[in-house]
Amino acid sequence: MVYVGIGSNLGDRYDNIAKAVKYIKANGKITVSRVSPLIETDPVGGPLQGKYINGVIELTTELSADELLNVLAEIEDRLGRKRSVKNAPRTIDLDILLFDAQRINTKNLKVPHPLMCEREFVMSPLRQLCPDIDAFIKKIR
Ligand code: PH2
Ligand code: MG
Ligand code: MG
Repeated sequence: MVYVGIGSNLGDRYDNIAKAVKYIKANGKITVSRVSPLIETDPVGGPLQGKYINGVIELTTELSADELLNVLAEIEDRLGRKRSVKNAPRTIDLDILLFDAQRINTKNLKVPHPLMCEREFVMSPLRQLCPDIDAFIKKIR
């Protein structure tokens, strides 16, 4: 099972997330199994900015983690994501949180996501999908 964090705090936030989920579902090599409830959260870090809508997508895929990363980056681009400073406001952010039990530490991709456990806006929707996720993360780290 793969978990992807979604966040948006620019433009029509719910629509950005709905479109991102639709584009992920449209990929023939990805099967979305569940989407967590969406929550509104205060921004953590970065410049002064508006509140986020956050959620987590659960999916399975025949893509590698690297290939999935590329697919997600294309969807971010398609939804008008501009890359500026760290933690800048964004129309859409799609982060691989967990990829089965894999541990990945390359320049472009770190899995489990190194900050996920400190971020309530990630853990709260993730725990709604998987109540036992903390124990799982502890085991694979
Ligand atoms: N993403 C960040 C930085 N800060 N804050 C909230 N509430 N939600 C996010 O998705 C978020 C953030 C960097 O990706
Ligand atoms: Mg992020
Ligand atoms: Mg990101």
